[in-house]
Amino acid sequence: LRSNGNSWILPGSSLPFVSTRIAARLRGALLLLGGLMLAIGNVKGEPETKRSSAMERFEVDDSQNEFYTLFRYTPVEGLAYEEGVGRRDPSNIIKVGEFYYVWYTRISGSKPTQKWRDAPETSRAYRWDLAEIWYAKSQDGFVWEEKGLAVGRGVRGAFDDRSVFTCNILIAEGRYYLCYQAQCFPFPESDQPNVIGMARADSPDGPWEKLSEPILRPSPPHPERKAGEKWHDGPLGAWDSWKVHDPGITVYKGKYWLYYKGQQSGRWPFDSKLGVAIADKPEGPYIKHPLNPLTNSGHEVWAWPYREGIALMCDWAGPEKNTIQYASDGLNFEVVASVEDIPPAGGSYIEDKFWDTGDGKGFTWGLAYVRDDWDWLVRYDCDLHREKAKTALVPYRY
Ligand code: AAL
Repeated sequence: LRSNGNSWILPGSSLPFVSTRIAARLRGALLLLGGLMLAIGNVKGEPETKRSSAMERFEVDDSQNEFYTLFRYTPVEGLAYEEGVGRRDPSNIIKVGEFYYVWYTRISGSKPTQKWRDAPETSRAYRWDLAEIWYAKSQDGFVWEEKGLAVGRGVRGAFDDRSVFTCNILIAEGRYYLCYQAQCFPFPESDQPNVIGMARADSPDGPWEKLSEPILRPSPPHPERKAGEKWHDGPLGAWDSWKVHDPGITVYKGKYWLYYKGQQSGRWPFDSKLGVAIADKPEGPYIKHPLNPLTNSGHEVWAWPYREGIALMCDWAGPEKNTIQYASDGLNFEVVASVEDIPPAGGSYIEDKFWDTGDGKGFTWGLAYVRDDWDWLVRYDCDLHREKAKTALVPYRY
């Protein structure tokens, strides 16, 4: 542009384009606008250099996690709602020949009274009281046929004469082992400690022969606990001095790893944590690991071989509820994913649970229970299998 003193003139033209005074004002305005935009840009740019606490600890979106799954529920035939019969706490599922097998807690006849103290001999205090362990078979996992009793209550005076329930299956050395929770008479209050019993058979259809002694008991309570005191009262005992529940045995590193839930006497509201007891033989003796408890959370026990270690799911209890955790040594667990809507007391079909391959794969389906006036079983499907998962997108981060 040329200037004639008063105006700027476009090249190749003799006509004034804009007065120099207006041009100077425009330039000033543009500079001011530029400055303002820079200032706003800086304010807007701030989050790039400073992050909220939540974003500071953000590592991977759930949907990008190898353990990401949604649980999808489907009704099943044969174990669905039935007036007068309660079914709950299904075992892991196994496949023998062309059939899947599942075992579960079954009650029938009278409804639980919910009268938890001093329940009389014939009155059912709660949903797993005066119960038996039954089993069912299926060819496709959707249509089940209830086959009948597997393990019943013990004779009067036995450790399992009041109730047998919440069981799990193990296949080892060519035989079948059912471990289960048991309660005995007298029955002064529902929350008295349970023990874990075991029965074995040559066929999944039985007959089942019980071991005469429990394979796991609660740790001794605090020595100053008073006789007759409620279990949640009194001085704090060991982490599993009130309850040992939800047994599940995995074959791992050539041994039998019994993962279980423990609850502490003297604590209310109760907490629950998971631990392990290990044996050289399926029947035991099961020795509680000195690192117990292995989690600070979790209620019903989910534990399965995964890669070279063990994965577990902490369901609805504790500060790390609704998480999947992994330990490459089966003992020192880290949170690796968070999940929602975990199937209540679910049992899974884990093909390699007893194979001790050192390269566990996971599972894609199982059965869980629906709490109702009479509990019933439902199927869930999920993507917790490394090779079959539909939603696992990126490699596991350990
Ligand atoms: C379940 C399990 C055990 C408890 C009771 C029946 O959630 O933890 O089985 O004893 O509740």
